[in-house]
Parts: sequence; C-alpha cells; structure tokens
Amino acid sequence: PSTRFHVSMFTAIDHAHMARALRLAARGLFTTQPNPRVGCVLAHGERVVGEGWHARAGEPHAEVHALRQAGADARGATAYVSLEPCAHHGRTPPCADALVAAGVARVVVAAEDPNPRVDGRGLEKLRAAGIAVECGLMREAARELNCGFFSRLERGRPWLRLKLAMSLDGRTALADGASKWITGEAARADVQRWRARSSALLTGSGTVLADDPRLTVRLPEGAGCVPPLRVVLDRTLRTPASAHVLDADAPTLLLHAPDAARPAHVAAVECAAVATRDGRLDLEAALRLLAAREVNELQVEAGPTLAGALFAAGLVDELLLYVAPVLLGDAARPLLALPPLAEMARRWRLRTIDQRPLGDDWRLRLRPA
Ligand code: AOF
Ligand code: ZN
Repeated sequence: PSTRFHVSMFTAIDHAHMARALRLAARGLFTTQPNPRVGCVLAHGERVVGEGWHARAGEPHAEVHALRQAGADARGATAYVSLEPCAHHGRTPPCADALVAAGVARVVVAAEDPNPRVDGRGLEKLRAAGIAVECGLMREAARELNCGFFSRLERGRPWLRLKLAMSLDGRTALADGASKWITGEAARADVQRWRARSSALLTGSGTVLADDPRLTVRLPEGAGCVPPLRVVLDRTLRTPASAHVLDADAPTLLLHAPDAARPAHVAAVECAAVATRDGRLDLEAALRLLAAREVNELQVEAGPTLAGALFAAGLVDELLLYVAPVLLGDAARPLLALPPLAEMARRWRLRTIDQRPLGDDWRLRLRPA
C-alpha cells in the first residue's frame, strides 16, 4: 500500500541505526504479546543518544524509553523506529506526540502500523508538526519480526506456523502412535523457543487423547514469557478430565461445534463454539476467532489429519520441520494427510527459507511457494 523508492534516500548510518532498532525490538520477542515488538534509536549522525524497546503491553512504547534516555539530547535528533509511531491513546499516550514535544528533527520508520487506530496517522501527525519523515527502511525485516501482528491486522488471521518432526523416511510416529522421541534434545529445545514467541499453540483432540501434550513453554530464558494460550480443536468436547491441557499451567481454549455438550470437567477452561463445515470445525472460522482474541503467531503441533487439512486449505504460512536421521518404516504414520495427486504438475511446492543442523537433526523452515 505504501510508497516504493527506486533510489534509496537512506545512508549507511541510517541502515546501521535501524538495524540496531530491530535488534532492540527483538528483545521483546517473548513478552510483548499482544503488542508488536518495536525498537527505537535516537541519534545525531553516528552518535546514539537514546535507545529503547517495547517490553510488555501496558508499559511504555519503544520511543518513550529512548526519549527518556536521551533527555534534552533528543532535540534535533533523528529517531529510528521499527514501527510507525502510534497516534492513539491506548494503554499509553501517543508516541507521535512525544516525539514532536521532544523536538526530534527527523523520523525514519521501518514499517507502517496496520492497527486501524494508527494506520498512517502517526506519520501524518509527525509531518504536520514539520518533522522530516521517511518510511520503508528495512521494512521487510521489521514485518518479519512481527509476522503475526501484521497477519492478524492485515488478514484477520494469525500467522500459522506448523511444527513437524519426522524421520528420514517422512514418518512422524509408529503405527501405534509412539513418537517419543524422534528428534534429539537440541531440536526439542529449539521447539521451545518457537513456542515461547507464539501467542497460542494449537492441537487437535486426537493428539490430546493419543499423546496428552502439555503445550507449555519450558525454557531457561523463558522468564517473563507471556504463556501461550493452549487451543484444542475439540468438536465434541472429548478432552478427558485428566488431560494436561486442562491443568492450571497455562490458559486453555477448547473450540467445539455449536451442538457439543459441555461436560462438567471442562468448566475450568474457556470454551467457544465454532461453525462446522462438512461435519468438521471450520478452520478459517477458528482462525478468525483466534485473531479476534489477539493471537498473532499461532504454532500448530498436531497430527497428520489436522496438519494436512490446514495445509491443503492454504492456511499454513510456514513449516518448521525437524528431520531426524532415523528410519521408521512403511507402517509408520505419515507427515501430512493430503489428498492424492492426479499428476506431478499439481505437486505441492514449498521454498526453503532457512536450513541448519541441530545436533544430529536438521531444521528446515519452508513456506508455500
Ligand atoms: C509504537 N511504539 O513501541 C509499540 C507500538 O494500547 P497500547 O498502548 O499497548 O498500544 C498498542 C498498539 O500500539 C499496538 O497495537 C500497535 O499498534 C502500537 N504499538 N507503537 O508507537 C511501540 N509497541
Ligand atoms: Zn506508541
């Protein structure tokens, strides 16, 4: 929607400061939910006079921290902000006003804020005050850091990351369902970090019955992490009273069909009805509901049926795939249940955006091509 510049108006110093603002923003990776991760640097040329990042909803925004640090040195400075400064009175007053009041001379922004309460008004406010405003420096990186926030506000659904662990022959469990463990410790610790940055973790009631997952974050550096909401697609509300997802370790939401009877043991957790389609929960409706509940990044850790249905419906934004150097054989369970293909030309295509070894395993990140 925004202007694309063919000749860069940004200098190497601008790039360096914005890169720093993005690294600061990333410090809020586990804690800003439902807000975006945002960083800010105030500088005169190369000299940095203030830095800040947004840590937690309800606490000051990145710009406010940087302005406090800079004090009187903010006058005449350039502010580098990874997201358009806000123009609204939310949990905190507008950052655009604070930048104007501090006498900042120029504001460089990475990405526009799609929040309907901001949506260009922050940039307008700054320009109206006579501040030089430029937008778009490292926009892609800023959007990537907040893929979930942008997805929720621009598409009305969370960014969906599908986590899968498979053997070299593409199997995820033995025929009896045994899957502990296919991958090694390094890979499993890595999964914890992806969980920690997620707003919610989703699975199906089949996986709850078969594996009884905890779906919690167990991470040494996870202190202060906003615990992800555990979401179970449970059409008939068959999650048993003994299931870990019903314990008090994290909040849980059970999504069920409108006509499902609510057994007494689910009273302790939140339940919400989702429309059905061909006898199954409508996946798109479920995702809309989660977006309305401010879920930015949604990590799916489910069996082949739910994972395949999400993938076939085009709702998967990223595959987080761990591959272990083991073979499980023909009788073992497949990665994704997908409809058969009539011809090779119709094959599902993905592109690899990152690949790396983790202990004896490999981690691939893929996105639909
Ligand atoms: C900024 N700087 O560091 C962040 C911004 O209600 P609040 O106060 O928590 O505001 C949340 C909204 O503010 C959020 O949805 C997004 O639009 C914007 N986030 N804006 O100027 C920041 N974190
Ligand atoms: Zn703000």
